Amino acid sequence: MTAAGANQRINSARLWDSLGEMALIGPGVAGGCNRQTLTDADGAGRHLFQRWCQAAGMAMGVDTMGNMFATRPGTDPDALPVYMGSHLDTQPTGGRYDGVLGVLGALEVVRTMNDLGIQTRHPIVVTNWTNEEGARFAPAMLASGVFAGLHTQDYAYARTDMDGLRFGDELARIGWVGDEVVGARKMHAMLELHIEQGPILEAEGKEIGVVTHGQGLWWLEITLTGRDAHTGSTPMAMRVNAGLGMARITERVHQIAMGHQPGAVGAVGQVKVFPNSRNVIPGKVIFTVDIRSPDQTKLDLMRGEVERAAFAVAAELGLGCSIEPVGHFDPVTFDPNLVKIVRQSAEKLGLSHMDIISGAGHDACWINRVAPTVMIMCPCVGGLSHNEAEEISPQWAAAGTDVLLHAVLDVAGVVG
Ligand code: HGY
Ligand code: MN
Ligand code: MN
Repeated sequence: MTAAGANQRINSARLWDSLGEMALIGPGVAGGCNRQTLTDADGAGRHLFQRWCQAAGMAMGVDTMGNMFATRPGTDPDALPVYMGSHLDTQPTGGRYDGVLGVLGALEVVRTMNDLGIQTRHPIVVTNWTNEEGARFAPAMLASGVFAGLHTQDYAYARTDMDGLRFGDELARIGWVGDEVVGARKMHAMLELHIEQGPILEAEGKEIGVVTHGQGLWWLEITLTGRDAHTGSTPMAMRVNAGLGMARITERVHQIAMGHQPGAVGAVGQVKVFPNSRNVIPGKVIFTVDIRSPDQTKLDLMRGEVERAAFAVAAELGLGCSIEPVGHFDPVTFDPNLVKIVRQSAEKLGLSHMDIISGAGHDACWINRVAPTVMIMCPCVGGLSHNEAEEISPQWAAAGTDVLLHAVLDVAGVVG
């Protein structure tokens, strides 16, 4: 078998059908998905993915964080495997393609290799990483973070959701605690296909994003404590209003990010208000600040400015204030050799492409710590993601998966 010829392409219709079938598991209310990690829907999606992998002749391994690894043997059993994959869990109002394209695109690569009778020297592994989103259990990329040694498993198992349920208990409840030691697997390389989740590729008219870097992030959980009181009978001067403090800090986060343009973002996405009653001044709020930049210096400056602003606002309003970092990773530089292979694969396929920095965090950002890693991106309509209206075209999905096919074959070595 010669190296994959430029004319070899994945089966676009089969990929699109698989994406559509997976989207029916944990459906949203507006055409997207709500398949949050460690829910019954996540469990059902895992079972479907496992069935598909076994039907493609792969053996499934699962580690104690529920990370799933489907292996296609290579001709050299001593060669470290080439991994590809992403995540099947979604946001509560997530799209059909965030993460899922990377997992099912990797499966489609193996299905295509089977169709074409391609053998590779290195084994190939298709991966589903548990809890990439961090929506239900913070931080994001939790299980790939344990795999890469950034978190202990005890820390991960003890993380709780909004209802106080523990990650470890929920993983056991859905029956996906595997027997493999997390992080014991060694990788020759890891490639992750993902939608861009931003507007650049579509605006530039490019089919492929060659991801050279990923921006870093901080998630800062801020707790403000004031005093519950009647919204009607309490004079304004007597109020100790935690909700007002959160509003002022939210505005400051926006100003701080705008003050570090270009290349900085900031927002508050998750808020818990207590007692959350229409006619009670909030005596407590817990909210998470999400700040990001590809520039390490800017990222660290913004963290300091946000923390100082939070304590200053709290002092103005007589509030108690505590800040806990609940998510962090530094800006990431992906493997230059793999970046070159991705770029060459796009060129071989005649696909328009450009280098790009990932605005979102991905499992690849952690795996990059333990193995040569790279990402491939496809555009998404209007740059919209983390929204049920997230949309890509079948052509974009196929183009990204074709690049994944050719890059993986280049890295894994076609035999014969
Ligand atoms: O937060 C992120 O960037 C990713 O979607 N988990
Ligand atoms: Mn994702
Ligand atoms: Mn996401």
